[in-house]
Amino acid sequence: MERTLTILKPDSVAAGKTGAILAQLEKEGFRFVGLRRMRLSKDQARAFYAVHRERPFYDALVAFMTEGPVVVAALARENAVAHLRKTMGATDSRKADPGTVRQLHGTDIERNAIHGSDSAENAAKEIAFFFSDSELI
Ligand code: FUP
Repeated sequence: MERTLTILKPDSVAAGKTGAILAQLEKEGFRFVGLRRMRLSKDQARAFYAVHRERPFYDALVAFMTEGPVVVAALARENAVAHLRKTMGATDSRKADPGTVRQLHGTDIERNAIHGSDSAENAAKEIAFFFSDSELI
């Protein structure tokens, strides 16, 4: 079983889509090994997206990710990283395939409903960013 990290972003949580998205993930075979609802601080959002700090969209992204509560989850499944990326759809919700979380619940390239780790290496780092070992069960 591989693990990955997802964040249901402030747009989808505010729209009342938490249950629908978590249900879609379970239907896709993901199991929740860690799950928390929280509001990111600016420092947490900046640190989580530090790889993008030189990009023009960084400040807007940090503002968006801190505008309301998120749901963070560590997920387990075979091939979890790649399968979550497929289940999410393309970064730009307007270009995401029908039935993907981003097509169903996102708006555009910024307000795109959900985050998913892009590699197993980053998944391990991102899970450790939010969860201690004792919270992963
Ligand atoms: P993804 O891995 O699909 O989430 O996409 P990226 O790592 O390329 O981007 C991370 C986040 O930055 C996206 F989810 C949304 C945001 N972003 C923008 O707001 N504008 C852009 O032009 C690109 C990304």
